[in-house]
Amino acid sequence: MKNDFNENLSILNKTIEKNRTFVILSHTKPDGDAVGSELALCKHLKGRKKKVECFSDDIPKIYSFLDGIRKIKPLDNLPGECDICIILDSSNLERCAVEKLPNYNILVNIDHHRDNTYFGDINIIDPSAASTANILFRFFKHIKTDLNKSIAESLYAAIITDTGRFSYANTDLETFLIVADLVKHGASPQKITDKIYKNYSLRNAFIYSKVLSSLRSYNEGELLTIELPFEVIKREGIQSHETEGFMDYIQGIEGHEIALFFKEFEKDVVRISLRSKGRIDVQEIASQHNGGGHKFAAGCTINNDFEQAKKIIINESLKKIRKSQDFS
Ligand SMILES: [Mn+2]
Repeated sequence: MKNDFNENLSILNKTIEKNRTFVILSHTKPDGDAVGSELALCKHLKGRKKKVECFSDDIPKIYSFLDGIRKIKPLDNLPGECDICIILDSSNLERCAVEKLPNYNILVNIDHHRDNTYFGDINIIDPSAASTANILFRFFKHIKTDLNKSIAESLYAAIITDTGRFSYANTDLETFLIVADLVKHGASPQKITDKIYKNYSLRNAFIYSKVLSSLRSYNEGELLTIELPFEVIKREGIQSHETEGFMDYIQGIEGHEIALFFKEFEKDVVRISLRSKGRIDVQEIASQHNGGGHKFAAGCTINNDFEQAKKIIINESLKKIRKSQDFS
């Protein structure tokens, strides 16, 4: 596996050498890893005098400090053709949500998702990598290229977000060795943390206060719920990206098993985020409603009255909690 992986890195390098025009894409609703990885690879290719164009779905404002971000173009500007098309951080082509890729000679797939479908002509996949940026870093080391500050910052932004500020289970020794190197090359942990995590609007804090006041506890704190019903969303004009990160605080409350966030952006279309403290598989609940995700972080949508949808998921969660106690 390791040899194949390094061999693939060498193949990628030779492919880059031999070609001239590149298109880089990542998944819809891009996160820090998608944006940071695109930027790092784009800058690397430009340094090799290649013609590179980067494309993305709407990029969250918090990443606007990253060098070169304004050169990333919207998806509807995709060119008709290129030599090499590179897809980053995307387990399948559907997640890129482009109707038609440019005509390419070679499709490259670089990713760390477990469910990657190996859709490329060249596939550089490692599910054990904390982020796609980790894999790009390995590539840069493999070909012994020098990092500059701009590339270091892009990779750092990618890694800090995909590891939840170095706190998720994927945060491993490699990650710390990589970020040490990125800091050596000029990435500032304080600057990047401030830009990404300490940069929300006053409005966002007010929305958060409304969500937090909806906090309810069931079974003496074993199940926690927060919510944003349609009436509140409509009245305040709340956008879906404005509700990200609200679960973090709830998940920090001690003693609970499951936390739920109910959001109704459209009347009677209820989106549910499910989080488990680490004992109960909440993906099983989500998948019963055509949702998905991971064992401890999942999501689903129920087309039903808000209170009805809440009742369904709350009951299923309580059942799961009870069942887990029967066996322990
Ligand atoms: Mn990622």
